Parts: sequence; structure tokens; C-alpha cells
Amino acid sequence: MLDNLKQGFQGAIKKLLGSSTVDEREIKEFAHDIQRTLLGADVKVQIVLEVSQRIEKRALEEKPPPGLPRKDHIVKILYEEFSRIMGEEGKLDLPTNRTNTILMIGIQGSGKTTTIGKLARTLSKRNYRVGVVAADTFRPGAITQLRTICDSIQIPVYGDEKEKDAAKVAKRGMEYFQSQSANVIIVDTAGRHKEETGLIDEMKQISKAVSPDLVFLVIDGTIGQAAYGQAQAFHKAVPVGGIIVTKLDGAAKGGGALAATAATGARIFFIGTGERVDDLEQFSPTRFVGRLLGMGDLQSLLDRARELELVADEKQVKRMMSGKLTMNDFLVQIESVKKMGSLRKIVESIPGFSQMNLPSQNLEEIEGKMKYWRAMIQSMTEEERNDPDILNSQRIKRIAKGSGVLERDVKDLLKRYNQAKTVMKASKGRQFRALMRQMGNQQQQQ
Ligand SMILES: Nc1nc2c(ncn2[C@@H]2O[C@H](COP(=O)(O)OP(=O)(O)OP(=O)(O)O)[C@@H](O)[C@H]2O)c(=O)[nH]1
Ligand SMILES: [Mg+2]
Repeated sequence: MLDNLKQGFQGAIKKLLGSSTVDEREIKEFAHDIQRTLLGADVKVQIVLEVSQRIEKRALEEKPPPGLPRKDHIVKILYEEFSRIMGEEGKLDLPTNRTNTILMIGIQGSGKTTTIGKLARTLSKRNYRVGVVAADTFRPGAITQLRTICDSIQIPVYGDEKEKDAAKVAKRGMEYFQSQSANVIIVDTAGRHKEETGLIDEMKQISKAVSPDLVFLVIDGTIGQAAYGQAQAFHKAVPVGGIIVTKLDGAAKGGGALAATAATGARIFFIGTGERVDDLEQFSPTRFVGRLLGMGDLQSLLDRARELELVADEKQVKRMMSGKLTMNDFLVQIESVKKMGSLRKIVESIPGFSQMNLPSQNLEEIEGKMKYWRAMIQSMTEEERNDPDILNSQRIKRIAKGSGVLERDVKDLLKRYNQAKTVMKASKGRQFRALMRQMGNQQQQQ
């Protein structure tokens, strides 16, 4: 699927990761490769320029968090920027205690009727009682087509071959399935061209007759940039709640449809990847982009980057190296260790670390206490966090009360904090750096 995009992205990433240095020249070339790839996938020129410029600018200006290789950081930027133009995830969340009506609209041949079959199947697998209404009275054979598809998956269809008023059919179909206590009613409509005002009017009438809970706009993924104008024209007539992009199988240059639809503000809920009734995928922009970038380990790269960002802005490292450690720093350390998995695993894998002041038999105990520590630190004022030495018994009492622990626990936290500070000071931050590096390596190996 979308082989052109995939190959382009992966080629660019491979080149970047393979180059011995990453300087302005390599970054510019990378941005250029991305630009070419997006243009090749028929993404709107304006969007392409914007994205590639942003990637270039960020790659040149941003400093990766300590511990994250610059190349990885640039891949992450690509991922973020491309995800951004894809928009957010659309989730189909239909309450089961009432009837939900879904109206399908889109131009001729975009794949509405086929997609209805796919959607009905998906929903009936999730235990919804689904009924389908054939309100396409425009094209001869439309009702038969819908019946054939739905019969194959045991979904009931309401249709009336003799009635030419689509809005009337829609309304009666709704009433019929309501009497059958269906959870979801999907209404098929005639394909229409955005210039055909008669058909647009009909669509408005149908929409008025059934007051849909959700309008799905079905867009052909092979049409590229034209999707943008189409989506806008439909959206103007009937507010579109979600988009389904079809035909993203085969040689579709779907980048255009994906990017353009997202640009209208409505989210993409599903993508069609074939003619069969099972060829429907829930659309998750992040997963999708990850797949396009072709990195099975993209997720771990992102996780690692997030951790490193969390643990270490450079200022913080410098401060710790000079032997200063605020409660906020301490909290960040605690949190990052918690997120990295077992404290013991990390500590034990650092040479010399086990001889430190952290006796390993206490590690489990420490892990158990972490969540309380967090609450305690959060109960401190900013002043207290920056200079915990000012914590007198009165303040300790207040913090204990505020975080629901005993005073003894606050004192214990202070003891740990002071230990950490001593260690930090003695090693001038080296231990912390080692820990950070180790975290990076561990994630990389996963
Ligand atoms: N390869 C592929 N073909 C698809 C997909 N979705 C639909 N099609 C095909 O596209 C053609 C048109 O599909 P329909 O579902 O009839 O489209 P429609 O929007 O209902 O068309 P009208 O009712 O005429 O407006 C059919 O040949 C489908 O098999 C898809 O995801 N992949
Ligand atoms: Mg149809």
C-alpha cells in the first residue's frame, strides 16, 4: 500500500542514517528527499513546501536531548511533522443504548456502497445490530448491488425499487430499523458530483429526513489533490463528521487524499484497502505514519526520545554536575527510572553503580515508594522544591497532610534526596550521565 510514499521515506531515512556526518548539507538533502517523495505522492505543493521547510528548520536548529543521536532526532522530527498533517485519530464510538444513524456521502464511484458493506461487517462484529437503508434511487442497480453485498454478510437491507424519492426511502428505512431496535442504521446515497446542484439538494433533504448522528464522506484515495476541493464542497452542504479514504491498495498515490482530507478538519476514521468486505482498516495516523516510515522500532525510538527529553534538559544536567539537585530534579529522576522499567535492572547493568550508596536489597522497596514520593514532592511549594533544606517540622507536617502520608515518610524522602545529592556531588554528575547513557542503550536494544 502506498509503495511510492513508503519507498521515498525509507530511502531518505536510510540515506540519513547511513551518512557519516549530519550537517547542514545532509539535512538539506534529507528535506529535499522528503519533498520529492511527498510531491510524488500527489500531496498539495503548498503542504509539501511547508512540511519540508519545517523539517529542515527544526533539524538544523533543534538540539537533540543529550543521549539521543542527532539522526534519530531528525527521524523523529519527520515523524512528528508528517503525523501533524495527517490530523488526529478518529474513533468510532457509538452508544449501544440508542439507534445511531450514519449517512454515507461522496461522489460517484468513490466506494460508498462497498464501504457500507465493510462498515456494517466491522460493526456487527462488535456486536452492534446493524441495518442498511438503500437511499440511492439514482443509479439503476444500486439497490441490487447493496443487497448482494449485505446478503453475503447477513446484514438486513431496507429498499424500495418503486420509490424514486430518496428522502422518503431514507425516512421509511429509518423507521423500519428503529422498530427492529437496530443500534446502527447506515444510509447509502447516490453518487454525486459537486457541481450537480440537484443531487446536492437531494443529499440535504436526506440529511434532513434522517438527522444523522454521523456523516461519513467517502473519498477515493487515487484522486490525489482533488480530494481537497471535494471534501470542502461536501462539507459545505452537509457537515462531515468523518472521512473514509478508499482504494489505498495497489498503486494509489494516496498521499494527496490523506493530506488533503485532513486539511478540511474532519478526521479520517477508516481506510479501504481492497474490494473485499474485510478490506477496511481503522485509521490511526501515528501507526500509519510509522508503517510508512517503515520502522518497526520507530515506537521505541519515540519512547526513548521522550524519556531522554524528560530526564535531561542540558541545564538540568549541568546543575546536577555542579552538585546541586532540586526536588524537581529528583522527581524527574524518580519518574524516569519508573518509566524505564525495573530500577534494579538498570542499576545492576551500570559498572560500579551497585557499589554506590543505593543498597540493591532496597531497590524493590524504593520502587514501591516512588508513587508516594511523587505525591509528597507535588505537595511542596516551588521554594521548597528548589531548596529542600528549608523544610522544618512545621512544613513537613503540612506536606505529610497534603499528600496523605506520615511525617516519617516525608523525612524518609528527604533522607533519600540527601543521599542522591551526595552521590551526585561526589561523582560530579558522572553517575547520572552513565545512567542516562545506559537508558538510551537499553531502549535501543529493545
Ligand atoms: N481496490 C479497491 N476498490 C474499491 C475499494 N472500495 C471500493 N472499490 C471499488 O470501487 C468501485 C465503486 O465502488 P462503489 O462502492 O460502487 O462506489 P459508490 O460510491 O457506491 O458508487 P455510486 O453508487 O455509483 O456513487 C467498485 O468497483 C468497488 O469494488 C477499495 O478500497 N479498494
Ligand atoms: Mg453506490
